[in-house]
Amino acid sequence: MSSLGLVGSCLLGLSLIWLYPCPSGVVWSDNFDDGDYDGWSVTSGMFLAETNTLKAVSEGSIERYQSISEGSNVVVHPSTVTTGTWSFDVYVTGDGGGEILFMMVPGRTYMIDITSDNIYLWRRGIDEEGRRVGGVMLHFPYIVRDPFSGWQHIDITREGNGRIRVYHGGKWATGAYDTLLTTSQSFVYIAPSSGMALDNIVVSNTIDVFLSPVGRIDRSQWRFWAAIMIAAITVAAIRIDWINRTNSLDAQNKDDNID
Ligand SMILES: [Ca+2]
Ligand SMILES: [Ca+2]
Repeated sequence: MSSLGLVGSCLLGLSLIWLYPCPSGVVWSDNFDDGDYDGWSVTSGMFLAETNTLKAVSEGSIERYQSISEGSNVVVHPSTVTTGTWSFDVYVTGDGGGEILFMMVPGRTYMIDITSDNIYLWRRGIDEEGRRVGGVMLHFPYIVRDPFSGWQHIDITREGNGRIRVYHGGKWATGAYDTLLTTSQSFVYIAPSSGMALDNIVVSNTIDVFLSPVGRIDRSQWRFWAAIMIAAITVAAIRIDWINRTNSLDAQNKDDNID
């Protein structure tokens, strides 16, 4: 085998190794497909997982968003991840999709607030009774042209430098830099009214979703397209190698005929 052919074969092998999915650093996840929400603590209202989603069933409070400990359906999962990826599906009703406090310590949280046509990214304070005490909207809200309802896919990434990115349905929605919170104890879902739900939660300590000119690319897609490109280069290299060898054989045959 010529050197070009050898390089081509190596590249093909490398691309296959690369394509093999590298495990993302999943720290915890839940899809409720076993019909329960073991590991979660309901601190207010009521949830059911019988439909294989984490569904809020209490009517909730008119005083929407007054407190994270009372009035709404509130459920908490331990979560210490501060840099990485939070991916989940959220069910949006006419009242919106609720709030997801993806990083929380007593007194402070990073959260998104999903209405039926906006997604807000906040850093908020929470007092000892669980009431909100002010907050800073970290970026202009993401406003969609057509209000949305039903299941919506959300990805949030936070890098070590404090860069937060929020993606909705695979498209970049909003983002900010903030470094005030450096630790987390909990992931909290607040559903102010019944019918809202959460599902397919995957929390990892690696950045699994990347911003690209075409929007969100997840780790596996990025690897897939890189592997395709390497495979294409490999095929081109082998083809050039074959043409070169054919040409040199032709030249040799010509020389032989002349002799
Ligand atoms: Ca499910
Ligand atoms: Ca379960």
